[in-house]
Amino acid sequence: MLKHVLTALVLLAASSILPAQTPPAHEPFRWGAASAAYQVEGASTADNKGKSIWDVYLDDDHLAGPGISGAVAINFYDRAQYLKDIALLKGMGLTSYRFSISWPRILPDGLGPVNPAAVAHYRQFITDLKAAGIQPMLTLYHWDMPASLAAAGGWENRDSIRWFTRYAEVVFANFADQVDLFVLVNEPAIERDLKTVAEERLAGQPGDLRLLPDAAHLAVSLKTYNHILLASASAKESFNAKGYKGRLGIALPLLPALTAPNASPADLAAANFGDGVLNRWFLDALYKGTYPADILALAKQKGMQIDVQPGDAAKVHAAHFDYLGINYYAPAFYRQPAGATDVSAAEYYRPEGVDSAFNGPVRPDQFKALLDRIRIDYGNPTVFITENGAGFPGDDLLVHGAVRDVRRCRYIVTHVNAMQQAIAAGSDVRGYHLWSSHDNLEWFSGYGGRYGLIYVDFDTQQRIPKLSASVYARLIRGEHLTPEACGN
Ligand code: GCO
Repeated sequence: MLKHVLTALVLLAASSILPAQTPPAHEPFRWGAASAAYQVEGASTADNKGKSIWDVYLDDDHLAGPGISGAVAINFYDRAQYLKDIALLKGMGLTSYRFSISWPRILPDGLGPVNPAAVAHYRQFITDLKAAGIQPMLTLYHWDMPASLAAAGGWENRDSIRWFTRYAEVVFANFADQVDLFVLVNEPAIERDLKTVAEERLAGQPGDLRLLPDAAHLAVSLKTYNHILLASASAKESFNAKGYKGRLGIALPLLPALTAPNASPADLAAANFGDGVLNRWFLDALYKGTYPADILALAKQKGMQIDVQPGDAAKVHAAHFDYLGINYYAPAFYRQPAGATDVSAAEYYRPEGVDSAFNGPVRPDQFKALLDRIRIDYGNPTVFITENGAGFPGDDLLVHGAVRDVRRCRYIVTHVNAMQQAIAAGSDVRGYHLWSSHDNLEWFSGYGGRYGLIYVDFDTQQRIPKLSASVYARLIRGEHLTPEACGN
């Protein structure tokens, strides 16, 4: 009897130490691309779908401009259309596709009955993807909060932990037999920043993307981040408890914090603050079980209500997510505005006169530095690049039926090379998903900012693979390329 008890205790102890899913030791690298439901699907009312907050933002509030809507997007919900798209992805040699499913399709009012038509649609999509030899990476939440739950406070309401867990349990019950790689949530910080933009535009202000929350929005941002991390941890615990097989992670928009060469001590402090809010807040909770002391101290000093309760960060750490999803586009530059004495006035800015894409300066060196930091400072966790990509003004001109997106092509080559240098140095990166497979609906920027490997004529829905698609296919085949492969 004693022997059995001891054995049970040892097994229990081991299981509480090891992550639920020990990743396969040598799995093939996943070469993929990414998209998100609201940005590609259209069909915003099909199959009894409920409204998301983005349907409200664009179709009711017109926050992306008159007539800009997700009602059609790139028609990706249509099977006849997406089968053609899957064929193009297969033609590039993709082995992985990251897509998101829409919460208000699955649960139209957010929490109520499951919508069987939505489940059937996504199960068919996954079947079709796998039939083409492409593995699914399913994002549960890429910002399409059901409008009903948004009206109840969304992520600012601690009940959102329970709401999301319910949704996640429905997703696992219906898709865990088809999918072994899940992204629980995408980019909490960017979603929160876009909510601030929406609030400001609804109040008649310009509402520009800040990335780093200003002092007025720091408390609500930290509260939101904590609730999203706790909701993800709760979903992971449920997944483990139900014995599902598969790996779960979170896709974080990590931005190396930089300053101008002649930075003052105040500028350096501003960069450290930006790093604390946008990077260390998430990474320290996930891998150290604590929120950064400097950010907590500032919040306390300023009397901020951030709803971080004792043990919250420890719960996030105890979830032992199976991998870290990294969305990398560009570093973030910070400075302290003249006259400001408080570090929470720190400002994110775009340096002039440097090679920049829509999302910031083109710095593949910072991609490597970020992967080195994750390896060295955070215990070298398994990583999937869940997004990396770029858009440039004027890079997507359709000329004689072709698109020579040379700048995007060069961006992809230099960033894949940077990632491979980090892997050679020991980073456990197991997949790369380019943002995005297709030109699509870029949130409040509408259809103006193109990021796709595949050009989309938004009027005709015609698809045209770009120069970058052919060069990405060569990288997938294992060719070691330099940016010169893109021509000029
Ligand atoms: C994000 C989102 C994507 C964007 C992409 C281009 O990172 O903001 O995940 O939905 O479209 O990053 O900005």
